[in-house]
Amino acid sequence: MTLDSPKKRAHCIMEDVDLSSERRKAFREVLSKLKLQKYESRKLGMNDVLEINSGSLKDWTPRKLRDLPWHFLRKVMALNVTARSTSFRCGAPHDQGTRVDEEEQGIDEQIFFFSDSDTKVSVNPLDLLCAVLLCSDSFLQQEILSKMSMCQFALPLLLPALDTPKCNLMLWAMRDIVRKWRPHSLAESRGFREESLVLTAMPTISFVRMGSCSFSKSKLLNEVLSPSQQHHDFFIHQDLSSGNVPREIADGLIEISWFFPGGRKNLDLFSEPVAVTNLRGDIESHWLQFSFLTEVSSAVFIFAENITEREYTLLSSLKESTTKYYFILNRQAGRSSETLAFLNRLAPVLKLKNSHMLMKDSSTNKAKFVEKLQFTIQSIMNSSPKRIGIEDMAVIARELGIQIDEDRVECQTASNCVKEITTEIKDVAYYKQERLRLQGDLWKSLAKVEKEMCRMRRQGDIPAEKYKSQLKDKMLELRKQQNKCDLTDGLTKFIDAIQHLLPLEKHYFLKWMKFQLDHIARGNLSKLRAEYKEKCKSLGDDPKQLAELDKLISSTSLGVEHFMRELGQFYEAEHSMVKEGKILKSGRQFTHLPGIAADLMLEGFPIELIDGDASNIPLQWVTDVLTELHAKLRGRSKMLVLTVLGVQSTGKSTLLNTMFGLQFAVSSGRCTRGAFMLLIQVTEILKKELGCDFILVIDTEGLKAPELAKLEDSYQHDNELATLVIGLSDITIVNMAMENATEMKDILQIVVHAFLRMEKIGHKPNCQFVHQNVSDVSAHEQNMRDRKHLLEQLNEMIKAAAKMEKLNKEIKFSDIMEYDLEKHNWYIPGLWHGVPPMAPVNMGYSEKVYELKRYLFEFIKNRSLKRTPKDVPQFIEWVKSLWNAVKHENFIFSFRNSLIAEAYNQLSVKYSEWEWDFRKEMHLWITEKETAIQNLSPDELEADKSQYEMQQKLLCGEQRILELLKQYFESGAANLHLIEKYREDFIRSAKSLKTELESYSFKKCKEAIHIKKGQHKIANIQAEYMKVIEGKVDMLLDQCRRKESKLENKELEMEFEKMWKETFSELSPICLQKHEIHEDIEFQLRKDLDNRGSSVNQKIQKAGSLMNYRINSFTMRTEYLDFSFTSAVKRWFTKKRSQKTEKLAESLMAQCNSYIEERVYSKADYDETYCRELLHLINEKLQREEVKKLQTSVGFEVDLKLHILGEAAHAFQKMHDDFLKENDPQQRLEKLKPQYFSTFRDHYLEKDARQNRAKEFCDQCLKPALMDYVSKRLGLEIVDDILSSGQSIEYASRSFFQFTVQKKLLEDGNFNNYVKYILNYEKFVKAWIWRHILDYYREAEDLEDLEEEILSTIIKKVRDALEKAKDESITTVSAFLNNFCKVLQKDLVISKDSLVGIQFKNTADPAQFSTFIQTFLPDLQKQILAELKDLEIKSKLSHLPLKPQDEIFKRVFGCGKQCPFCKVPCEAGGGNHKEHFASVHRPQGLGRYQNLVTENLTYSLCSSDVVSNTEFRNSDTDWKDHPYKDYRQYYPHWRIQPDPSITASDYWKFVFKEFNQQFAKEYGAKPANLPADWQKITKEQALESLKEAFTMK
Ligand SMILES: Nc1nc2c(ncn2[C@@H]2O[C@H](COP(=O)(O)OP(=O)(O)OP(=O)(O)O)[C@@H](O)[C@H]2O)c(=O)[nH]1
Ligand SMILES: [Mg+2]
Ligand SMILES: [Zn+2]
Ligand SMILES: [Zn+2]
Repeated sequence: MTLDSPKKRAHCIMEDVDLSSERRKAFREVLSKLKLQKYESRKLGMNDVLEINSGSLKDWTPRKLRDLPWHFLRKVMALNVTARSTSFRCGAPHDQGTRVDEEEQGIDEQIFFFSDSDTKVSVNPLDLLCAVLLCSDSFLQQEILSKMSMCQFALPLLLPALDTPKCNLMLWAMRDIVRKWRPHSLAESRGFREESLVLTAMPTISFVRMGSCSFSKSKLLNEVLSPSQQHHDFFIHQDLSSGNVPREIADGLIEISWFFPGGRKNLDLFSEPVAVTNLRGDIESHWLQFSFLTEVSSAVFIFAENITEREYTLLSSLKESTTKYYFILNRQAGRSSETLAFLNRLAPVLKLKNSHMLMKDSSTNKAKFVEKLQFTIQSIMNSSPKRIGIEDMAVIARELGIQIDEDRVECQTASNCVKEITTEIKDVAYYKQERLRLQGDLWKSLAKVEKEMCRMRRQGDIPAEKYKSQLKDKMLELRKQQNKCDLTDGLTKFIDAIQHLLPLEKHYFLKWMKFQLDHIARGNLSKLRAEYKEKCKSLGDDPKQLAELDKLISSTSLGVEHFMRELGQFYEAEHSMVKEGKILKSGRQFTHLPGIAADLMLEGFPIELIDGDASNIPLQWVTDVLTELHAKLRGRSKMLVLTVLGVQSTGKSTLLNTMFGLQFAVSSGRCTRGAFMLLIQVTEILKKELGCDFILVIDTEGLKAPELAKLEDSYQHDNELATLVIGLSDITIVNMAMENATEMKDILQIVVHAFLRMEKIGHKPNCQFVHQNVSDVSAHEQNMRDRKHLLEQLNEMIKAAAKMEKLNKEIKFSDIMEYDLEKHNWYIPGLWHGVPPMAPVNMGYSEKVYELKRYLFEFIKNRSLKRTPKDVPQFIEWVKSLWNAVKHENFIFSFRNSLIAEAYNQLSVKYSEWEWDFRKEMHLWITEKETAIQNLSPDELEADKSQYEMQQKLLCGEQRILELLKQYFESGAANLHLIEKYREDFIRSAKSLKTELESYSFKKCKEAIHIKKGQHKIANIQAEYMKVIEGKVDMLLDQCRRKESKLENKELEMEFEKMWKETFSELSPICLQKHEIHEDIEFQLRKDLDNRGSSVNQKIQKAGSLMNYRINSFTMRTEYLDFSFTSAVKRWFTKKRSQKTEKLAESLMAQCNSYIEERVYSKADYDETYCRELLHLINEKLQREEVKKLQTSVGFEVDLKLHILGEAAHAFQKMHDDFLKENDPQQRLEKLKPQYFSTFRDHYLEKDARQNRAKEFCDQCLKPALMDYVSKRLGLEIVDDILSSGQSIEYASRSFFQFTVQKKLLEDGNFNNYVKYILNYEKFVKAWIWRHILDYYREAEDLEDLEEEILSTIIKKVRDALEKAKDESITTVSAFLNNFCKVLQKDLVISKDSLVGIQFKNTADPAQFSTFIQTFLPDLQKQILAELKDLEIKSKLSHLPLKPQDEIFKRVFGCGKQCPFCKVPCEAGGGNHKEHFASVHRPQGLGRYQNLVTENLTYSLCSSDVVSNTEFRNSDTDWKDHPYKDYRQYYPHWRIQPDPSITASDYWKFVFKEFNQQFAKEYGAKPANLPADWQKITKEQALESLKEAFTMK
């Protein structure tokens, strides 16, 4: 230490105390001016700057003093070279306009005061810088300095002591800066150096001022450092805007700047790097700083005007200093001799020579002087001066009592932690291989196996499932090996640190880690990267070499991400061991890791999403980290995803960093690997406006330039990356360096492909094209042609891509993305203004990027109105499903996303509801219509207008569904945009539903009319009879009355009986004609088979009476199959055909049976159309394509028809007989006898019989009508009831139903049930529903409630009708009753005959009659309910006109199509969708498939087959082999998707292995040789997989 005498030092310190309090005061003032006070204690951090707040959306122009710090921060973060300016913008242009007018009056006297008006209000930029830095925490300081360095601003090396007693060396703040240069010694070899700035030793030249000086030191320095022809202001000086505002706190600040050579001898100012420092303020008042400079510098240049005694004494205290001193003297008239004298005295002390004096006066040529100065500096550098780095300066500073920012305890603790980890690292490649083993070959192999599992390229002859099992085993083995590795010492320390260090320490720790690792790796890496870049440029004619290089780069890079990656692998390995049951859940060690990573994410640390080295995603790890993140955000994690794509090293990371102030790794050569994601918080008030809580930025690895695409797998890798990244993003920035058109084309090809795929799966991200290195201001206009051309190219590409993805439709670029030629193209100038390393960032670059950013925010705002962004769980889903699809080769068809599935399911559920509402309404309408028809007279029947009404109704119903559908799509429910493409399906379904209901309603009405017409005939006869009888009764009554003696009851009875008999014998017995129904049916059958040749005729002849045939006696026979064409076909096919034929027969018979039952139930007379209908049903089915393929013989058809019509003959004959019996006029009259008698008796006895009549009316007329009413409505109500009951969820959609059924089957574990489910799905479903309904109503009393409800409603109506009927000036009961019937004609069918009995001789007062009826109603109600209750539930339900089981069946059965391979039923919603799909497919053996030769059941899964290289053949392919992959050629309407995970089909695998033997026995085959690992599947896993497949978690 060679400083002042102790006395002087004491003096200095004394002075310091005074000064420091004065300074502190000034500091406070500046802070309060800038409104920064609150940040004095709570420092500004990175978050304050990164957070998206209203400032990010607005213009930056500062208007008030308080804006200045923020203006500076934002601009410097955005690399804007005007960041340091502190001036305010002059008034807006129109203000000036008015000023001009005023000025015309003459010269304003104020102009003399105007000039320095802003000096009063503004702040010196250096003061601002100091203030901001002192209010920032170390990390923000670091970031500010890094960005400043990119702008080539001089950096503050030593901050003046303002809030602290000592000044502060900014070592830490400069840690992050890395510079690259080419010293002339390496110019030949084109080598270069890249080093951390603070570690780089180089000569330092200091510039200080002594006393006052009339010319600007800073300005001179700028000249000295600026490359020729390119002036740059490294240092702020007076002439810069606001540079003239007096400094209030910045005196004592030492700034530092550098010169780095670029390797071009004639252009570089110096051949080696050199640092230049600049002390602000006078050395006398900043002696400490000055002393520091004399210690660290190789030379000190002292600017002075003159030297007097005072200066002399001051300087002579430096006598032991080893530095060289130079004087730059501003020659001043008069004082030069004195100065010269003192200089001479100083010469021996400071070892001055003549050359150490540089004279400058106003006449000196500036350029000359600068040259001279440069020359002097060069000569200093040539004299091998001392070289030190900033880290070395810190040592000196410490000795001087200067504070070092890095000396804080937290920083040191962290640094020590890091050193413990990094000292171990000698050789990066070796370290990675030995100490980070999990992510090495193990993980890379795993990635390969995982992909192979999806792509099945090396399957060979192994059956797909076996091969899959092998691969699965291999994966497990690899995981096991990973799991066996112990945590290394380094990792343990790493985990320990990120887990246990205090937040601040942790932050330091991660930074230190980065610096240290970078430092270690840099040695090799920067050379490799440069070499790589060179090789890329020199056209990679030798891709192998490049690949080698690439590998080398990858193995020698080491960063924090590798440590994190390793943790992820530990986590994954353990997780899969737990999943396999190899480790107990309680034994897990790494459960806490995702939480730690999530914390890091929250702190703005980038987390690896795709591992670019292994080309794989650690899915479990990523999932769990994000899940933790979601939890930590308490579920508020809506985010907008922004990604960037483009060729490597085109400045993608730089762009993101500039745009958002981030710190993604940036470097020349390959740098970013895979993809990293980083969270940017959105400030609270903006969340609503932007519609999201975060912006998730994803930075990706560069796509390889086309010439590199030859590298093994590189094209694939790029494609995968692009697809995944675009799939995840809401906005994708496609970064293009315009230099090379073909290069661009290749990249675009990849991008377009990815976008096309997204469109297919319903995801439409926005795309912004950024064309970099376009410097012209008018670029946008000039490039109009280019843009058009670009669009043309894009359209071309999209066509090509569509072809590749096997989409045969015209498609335009605008179809696949929101693209606006004008708005979505950005032209951004090159990053550097000039030639690196001395070039600052181009101002245009920064501004354009900012413009883009503002646009993006506008875009986000608008977009949020249209759709809600994803949250973290949804993001996870996307990652999963995209990645799964990417791993398969055929992206579009293998894409499965549970979010889409969920949204689709929601819609299906809704649609089912609408559909049922429509059906219900039509059912109700028909019921009413039927009732009304029953009540019509023959004339009215002819004039029936129900057709028109029906059409209106149907149209209305259809419209309502379409409207609801529209509303639904506008409702803003989650993820609707993803299912937009299914909208058509549902529209079509609604239309076809209408058609279905139309034909149904039409049939129903027709039938009702038919029945009614039949009844009319009979009714007419009946009426005749009744007239006769009534006449007779009248006569008898007359006779009896005339008799003397009063007749007793007994005698009356006898008289009546006599009369009845006589009358009956008089009546001509009109008998209804009895038909032999079977004869009619036989006739029709013969007619049907008429022209089928003689053999058929013979067969029919031989068959004999139809009455010998019943459905139950039908059995399959070999002769039913036609062998004439397919004699070569093997036995196996025969067996299959036979089975299929049998099934066909069964289902057809079931169908016909239910038709027959329905007819019989209607209680009408037989009609010949019934038989025709049946034949039509059969013929239609036999004509179907799939049936034709079975090639059944004619014998089959004949026998089938015989059996079905035989059954029909029996049933219809009985129906006819019953009808005759029921409707025989005499018999019906007989039934009315008691009524006639009682009327007769009452009249004779003159009894008041009004009550009796009323009662009779209730029993005879009302009761049957009411019973009928209840049964007509009950079906509907039951469906409603079941659907709205608690368990209804299973019927809500087809997937839900499948899930419930399969779950129950698993629980029951009954083999037979499985067989039924698989082989006879339709029957099974019907039975299932039927049982459900029965169980449901057996347990609960609900059915009675329903009945009571229905009954009460109608009884209320009856009551109202009674009231209404009596009011209307009606005098007779007869008229009253007619009226009553009319009112209820839509609800009740009141039998006319019974009515006649009541009306006969009824003289009661209608009003009273009505009252009587009303009093009986409650009893009647009770009675009906009691009767209903007594009915057995099964028979009651099976006789309902609308069968609830059928309605529910329709709902869950859907289109009824089954997978062509495994027979799994389709689950698509609506009735008329374009594509059929199922969540899981089954091993085909379960559906009877077996190996032709070995007869073993097959166990392959369609979902695996369609990705494998195997082939299939069946009747559809004409028994020719066809690749499974192209199954759509034959089954274009099926979408069979690969399983989303290995465990997805565990359910069916489990079932198969459980019942392998039984299935074999059942199907007459040998058991399957199942892959060994299927045996390990447990029931729990089966259930899990079921849940997974139907996304029921
Ligand atoms: N000349 C020039 N250099 C640029 C430009 N943009 C970025 N750079 C430099 O190019 C190098 C690579 O930048 P990065 O941002 O790492 O590029 P990247 O596209 O992220 O690279 P990868 O992630 O490796 O594909 C850095 O040294 C940048 O400073 C530019 O517009 N012009
Ligand atoms: Mg990058
Ligand atoms: Zn299938
Ligand atoms: Zn379907």
